[in-house]
Amino acid sequence: MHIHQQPTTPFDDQKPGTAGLRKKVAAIAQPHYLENFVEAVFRNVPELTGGRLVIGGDGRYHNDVAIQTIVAMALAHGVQHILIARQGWLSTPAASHLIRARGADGGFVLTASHNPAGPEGDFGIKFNIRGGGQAPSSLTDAIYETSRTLDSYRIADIAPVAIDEVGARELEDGARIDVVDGVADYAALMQQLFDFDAIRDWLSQGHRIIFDAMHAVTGPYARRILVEQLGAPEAAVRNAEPLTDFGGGHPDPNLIYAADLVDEMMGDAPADLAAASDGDGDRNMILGPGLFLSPGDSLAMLAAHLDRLPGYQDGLAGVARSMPTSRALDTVAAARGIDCYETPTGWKYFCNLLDAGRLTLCGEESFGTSSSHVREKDGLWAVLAWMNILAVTDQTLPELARAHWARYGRHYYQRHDYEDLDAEIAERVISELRGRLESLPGQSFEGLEVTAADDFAYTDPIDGSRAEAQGLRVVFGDEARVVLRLSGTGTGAATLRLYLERFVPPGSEMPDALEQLLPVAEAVTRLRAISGRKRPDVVT
Ligand code: VG1
Ligand code: CO
Repeated sequence: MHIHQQPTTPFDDQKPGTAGLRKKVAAIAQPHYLENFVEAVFRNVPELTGGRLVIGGDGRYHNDVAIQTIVAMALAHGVQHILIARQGWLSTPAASHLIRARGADGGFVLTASHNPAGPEGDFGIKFNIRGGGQAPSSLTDAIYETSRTLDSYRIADIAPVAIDEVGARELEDGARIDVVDGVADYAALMQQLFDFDAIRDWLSQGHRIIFDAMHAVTGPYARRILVEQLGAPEAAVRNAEPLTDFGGGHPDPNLIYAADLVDEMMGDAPADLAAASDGDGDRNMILGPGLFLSPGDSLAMLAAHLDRLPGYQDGLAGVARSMPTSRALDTVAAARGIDCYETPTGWKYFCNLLDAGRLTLCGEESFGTSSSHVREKDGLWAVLAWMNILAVTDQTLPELARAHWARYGRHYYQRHDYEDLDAEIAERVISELRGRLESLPGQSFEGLEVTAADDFAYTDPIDGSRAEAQGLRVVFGDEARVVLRLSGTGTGAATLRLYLERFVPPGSEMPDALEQLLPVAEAVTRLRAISGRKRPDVVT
């Protein structure tokens, strides 16, 4: 095998965001662009030399090209064993599991999650470390630094590897490439965690589910698990065929992009549970008849019910949520006497706590939930957890939600996204509010008094690492919160996210809780005044 030291010039924009490096396909496909980034990873993860590497992605356009590039570079860097998912299809949680289960030294996950795909769309690449966790900031910072000074990369001259079928290939120098079924290991893990017999019975009693894979990577997973293993009818899994452009859609499971499913469930409700996942299979949306279960409620209710399921019978070691995520979780944790951690946005901040055994369950407001079984959020896991809970409680999702709110109170919650903002204007909104934070405590807005206001900073309890400037939060005691932060996953102009949370104690209701909070949020943030926008682009 001939190894080539290819001269290159550095790019200055390879800084990973909230979850990896995301760029337009046109940017990624420039000569040397992807190669430079991959080289920067290899230089900062020396254990890959002589080690084992997992490669897969969400199946989007350019996935196949990128996989071949990474294989050639991995061989040039002395990787001894490469595991590639068949057809390149590997959901983000399944990638995390494969790295863990096969003792790999890391993995490349090729995904831009729910961002649109296709030649005009986005591409993404992230690296997960030993143990399956997302690369910590210390590593992504080091990769970025390396990428800024790179003048060459190593790549092997090899013919493209066939990845259509499962199989093994030995290379002359002892290296080995396995094309593996990206679903099998993951499906086996799900069987250990959940009571498949109970779910099968529940389905055979006539209960119905709908799962919308949105033409992204979860289709093959849902077919194998929901249809083949649990006996749901084939039609229960919609849009199950992964397409390189996701069918032109936007596989973001929320009220906007999964509107058809939402409408059905708010109308005749053809199922007891309807769910959708995103491009790379790590997000989930949960719907019951007439009910959209907000991600924060889903997380809190999972915390309340999870120990009834086989994989969690020892109880929960602790729980965590990202800072903007609804505090509904905190109320359950307090009632059960378990620790509840508040971390910055992005799954990587949960990984140390998970590794240390401090967490069993964690989640984010952005439709992400998972447990200690992997080191990523996991869409299908959440769907199976809910099916299992419905099966063992023999209650409907709306019944369970009403009982939950009656016991713990209800956290009304919304996220408002202001997209396509000029970067300078978005920065100005943030910096002006940052400048006013200190003056806010003690002030009242529409009868709500600010009790605390800060720029969220986090010290990791395990390794002491520090993350600053993780979002501005204005707290009105237990009653309400307003949070503002800049998105770190976009590939174009800036997106500001405004998070609104309002708590209503048990026994009362306030359907317009968030409308009431809107003028408060504007008075505090001046977001609309400064940006000139009248309304958000997306409300979830
Ligand atoms: C968003 C979400 C965040 C999530 C991240 C990756 O980040 O808010 O909660 O972890 O996407 O999710 P940001 O910086 O744009 O707000 V995924 O499904 O793209 O891997
Ligand atoms: Co995703």
